[in-house]
Amino acid sequence: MAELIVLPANASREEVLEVVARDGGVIVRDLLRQDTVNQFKSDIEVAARDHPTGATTGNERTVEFWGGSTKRFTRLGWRSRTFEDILLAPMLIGMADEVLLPSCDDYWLNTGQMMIIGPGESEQMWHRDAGNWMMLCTPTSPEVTISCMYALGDFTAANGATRVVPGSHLWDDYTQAPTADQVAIAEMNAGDGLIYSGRVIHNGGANTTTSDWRLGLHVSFVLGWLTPEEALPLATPWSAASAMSERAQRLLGWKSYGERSRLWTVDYEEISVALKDPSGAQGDNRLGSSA
Ligand SMILES: O=C(O)CCC(=O)C(=O)O
Ligand SMILES: [Fe+2]
Repeated sequence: MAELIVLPANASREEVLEVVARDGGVIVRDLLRQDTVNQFKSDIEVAARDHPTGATTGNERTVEFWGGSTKRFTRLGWRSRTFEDILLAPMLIGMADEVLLPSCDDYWLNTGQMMIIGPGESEQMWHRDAGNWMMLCTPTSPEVTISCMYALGDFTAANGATRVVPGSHLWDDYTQAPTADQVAIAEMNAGDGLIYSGRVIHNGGANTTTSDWRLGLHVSFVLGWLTPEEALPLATPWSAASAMSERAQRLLGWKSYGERSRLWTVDYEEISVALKDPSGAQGDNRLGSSA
């Protein structure tokens, strides 16, 4: 069995970067404050209780990847005001600055996603998160995404703690499957986070308990010129995003992209300039409309 390095809450960004560069992932203690965890948990409590397990659409691979006994939902900035604090938590943002900015003008949220693994769930398929962007998941690809799995409750080997294959981001054969002795289990306490490269092999573990739901909050960022997993401004409408900082609005797709290139525009303009009222009054902005 392999091991992940565990760093204290006051570890520097440089230390975390160094371990992620070498191992592909690291556990950092207390990345979220307990009051943030508690508030966020209470905001999503009803969704966490009532949301169905498993996928309702998608092909066979998606259904298997999702997990039949796993609840997944997003729209976290709409469901909880506290999500903004989590979105802007400095360690993951700092890592994204270092790892992603060399390849883009800006990055955005890939997804903020609850991943709640229920009793009886089997082990998820091994994968690299960068696999979402196909040809950008090769041994020589730049880093396109960086993720953190925050534990909102205890992550144990029995309840489905994330499993990671340290060093697999550096393998020169990305078709290779890991062996049991190469796997590390990210056991964590509420507030801890597993920060990991988009190129490291990992999965959600099996939940062999009878009643312990594993409460995971995945937050990841992706290069701003790639399509994120979550349809960001649809998931967090302006009614929720308008109360947030500009930085959060940008990460949630409410600002246009780019310095060297110009993407994600309206009338080829900055979104917030073209849509004077982005709350859904696009009709008023139509050329020739009487408004
Ligand atoms: O649930 C987990 O621990 C990992 C899930 C995961 O890696 C994913 O869905 O991309
Ligand atoms: Fe993953």
